[in-house]
Amino acid sequence: MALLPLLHYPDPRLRTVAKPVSEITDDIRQLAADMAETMYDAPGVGLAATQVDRHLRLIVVDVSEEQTDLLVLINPEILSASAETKPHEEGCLSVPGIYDTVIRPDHIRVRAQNLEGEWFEIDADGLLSVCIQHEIDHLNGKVFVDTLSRLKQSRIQAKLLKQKRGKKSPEAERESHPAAHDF
Ligand code: K1U
Ligand code: ZN
Repeated sequence: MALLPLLHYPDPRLRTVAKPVSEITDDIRQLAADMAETMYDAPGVGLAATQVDRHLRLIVVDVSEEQTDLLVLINPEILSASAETKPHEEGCLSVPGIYDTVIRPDHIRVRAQNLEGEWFEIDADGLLSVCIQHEIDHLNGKVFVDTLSRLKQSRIQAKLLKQKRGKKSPEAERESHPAAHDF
């Protein structure tokens, strides 16, 4: 198994619409196992293949405290969503350190294939519902911050840029911003 590098917002590859998984091969089984390891390591409660630059309709989710209830959803589809909506605080491993409220349907019914290729259906509410909707959004090229105001989005981009710069060595920082260090 392996930890996979994550794409970070505003990387344009996060906008790719993922293609259906046509056959469950060893590569798909390996990808699901590596995604689960990456999600647990982060730590997170979900991960979409899009976030590891694999543009296939595959997500992993585990909202249990003990990390014992892994769900692998291949070609997931929302069959129905409740009219009742609820606000929920969301985070994203591709938008590190940013949390904000998103309003979504409270209850959903989802259909997906498992790693054996069998179709199954689940009813989800609470964090599981929020997480599955968030991950399916990733497969459709959407990121949770897209629902926030333009002002919030530009503040988030500025904060992430600052975080990224802070992680660079002083030499790399001088190379990318020579003027700021010339005086
Ligand atoms: O898709 C992702 O980036 C994963 C994301 C899923 C998610 C979380 C909360 C609401 C909606 C979607 C995360 O897992 S962010 C990290 C997080 O929320 C968390 C981490 C450890 C324990 C509990 C939650
Ligand atoms: Zn996310």
